[in-house]
Amino acid sequence: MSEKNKPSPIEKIKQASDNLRGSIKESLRDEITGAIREDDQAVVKFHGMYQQDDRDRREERAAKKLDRLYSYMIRLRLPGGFLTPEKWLAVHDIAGENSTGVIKITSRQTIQLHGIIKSNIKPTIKAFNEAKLDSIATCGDINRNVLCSSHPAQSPLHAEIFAYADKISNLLMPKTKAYYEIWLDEEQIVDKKEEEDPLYQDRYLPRKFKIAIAIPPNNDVDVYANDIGLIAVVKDGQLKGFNMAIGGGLSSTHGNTETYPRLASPIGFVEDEEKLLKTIYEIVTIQRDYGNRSDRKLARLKYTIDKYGLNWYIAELEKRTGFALAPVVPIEFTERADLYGWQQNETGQWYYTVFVENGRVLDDETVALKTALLEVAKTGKANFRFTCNQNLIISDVLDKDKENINSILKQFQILEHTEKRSAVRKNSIACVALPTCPLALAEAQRYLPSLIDKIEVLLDKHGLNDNGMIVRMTGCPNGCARSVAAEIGFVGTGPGRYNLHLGGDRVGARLNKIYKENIDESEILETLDTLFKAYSDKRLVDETFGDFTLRANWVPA
Ligand code: SRM
Ligand code: SF4
Repeated sequence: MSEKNKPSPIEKIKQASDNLRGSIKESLRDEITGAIREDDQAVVKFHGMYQQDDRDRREERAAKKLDRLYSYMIRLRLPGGFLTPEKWLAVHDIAGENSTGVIKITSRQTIQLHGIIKSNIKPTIKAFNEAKLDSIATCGDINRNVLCSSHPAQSPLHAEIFAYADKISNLLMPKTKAYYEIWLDEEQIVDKKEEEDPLYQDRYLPRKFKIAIAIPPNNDVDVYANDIGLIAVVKDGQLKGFNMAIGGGLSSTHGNTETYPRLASPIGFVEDEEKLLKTIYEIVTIQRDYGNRSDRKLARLKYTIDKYGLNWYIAELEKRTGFALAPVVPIEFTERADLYGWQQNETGQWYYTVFVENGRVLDDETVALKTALLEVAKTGKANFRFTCNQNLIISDVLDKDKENINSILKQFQILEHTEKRSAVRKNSIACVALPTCPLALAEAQRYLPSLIDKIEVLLDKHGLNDNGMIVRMTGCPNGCARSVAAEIGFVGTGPGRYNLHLGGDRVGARLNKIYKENIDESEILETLDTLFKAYSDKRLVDETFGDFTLRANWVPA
């Protein structure tokens, strides 16, 4: 086998892992280190967790000849991003007992806890399990948390469409019982046939796999950033089916021209559930069989499609499903932002979208958000939904209970916290980055809020303070806060330095391009000052900042 086609080391680890068991049990028993064995670090990802260390403390610990300060991040599987109040209470307690205490809402509509030490992983998973929560397949080379447009008040068919997130998640779950054996002490299965997995076999996918469902007119899930994007087609108040788009993915690597972000390509329309699930399943089997297993940088579905061609992929898909896809139905997205404040749906239930800066639920010097949400959960009168913009919707509140929930939000100044924030801040998101992300080249969630303070001053200066332009920051080009699909994207290149991207549209249907490379804060602000002035002076009526930057030729079309 040529070096080029040699399977990557992760491929061997997966196949030798005995259906994702690896030597995790032994790793957990080793009390000498807070780390787990290297191969197991790859395997535990499939169980929804990452080994990390506190990067702020690396130097200090190295100077004292101490091991890194290892801990684990655990991410929950929440198709469509939904929790009952009882489950929120459980998450609140588990976060307080076993992690840093911060409940982090992710850009994929779920939550994760950081800073869990090795001996606390098992108690954490057990506690989640008691609350009927799990973290299976939220990381690793497998289908991840399935997204669905989050705001029920926006579509009378939300419940019907939302149910598909669960169906798809279940369809693509791995068959292995390793999670239950390792973390929940369930009996070891004797007959391995019980966990034979016709979809994933013993090699799983070449790379992570992501699916989202959007309900127009809102593309809050950034549907085209996914390996499979499903767009609900609703006509005359009825769900007619889904447009399907494949091959989205936003990551690239600085300096590696073979890598690039790509939006998903529309391939057709399916009208019923059976066909939809069959099509999804076979898209995954083709990626399993044809995806690049040698170079992980080129292993996502987008590269498989570009290597073999979209027409080839569709033909192979139709061969495997036994039916042809119908032509794509025209749809329109008009927004991507969250609908803050109170909204009512057609049955009279109420929804309050809370602004959660960069998804971090905690009590700090400005607002006691975590305590407020605890009080809301204790009433038992509201569900919790997460958005892909890292916010939270207090959901499904009956008319008779609204005043009670509102008074809690008022008491803890959550109404003010949400409503008084500027449009730009409310439309900004950042990835985790430092100190836990091992891949971060620059700060993101710890830095963006202070940069937004300064951007707000510039917007004010140019009379643009109502402008809800979409600003996103990531600490590296992996794109976890989808910065390359923003109107203003910051992509970390090194400490305090970012590439500035412009030209993305407001609804997530056009990627941005690099405008300036490797600039620091003063150059960022100087540049934005000039750009905002030009935009303020020369924009057309209703022209968004992203569209203007393109028309002004600041970045190539
Ligand atoms: Fe991500 C890796 C955090 C959404 C593309 N991502 C990571 C890791 C796990 C770093 C690592 O590999 O060790 C980060 C953990 C940081 C930490 O300390 O928590 C991380 N990604 C996140 C989250 C938490 C960002 C956030 O602040 O919300 C998001 C969790 C989503 C979830 O709940 O599942 C998150 N990651 C995304 C997205 C956005 C999306 O999916 O809509 C992307 C871009 C879309 C895409 O997949 O193309 C994204 N993350 C990546 C990549 C690049 C993958 C690739 O195709 O090359 C990596 C690196 C990797 O996989 O090797 C990565
Ligand atoms: Fe880490 Fe980069 Fe993802 Fe940010 S974009 S969380 S820095 S991998």
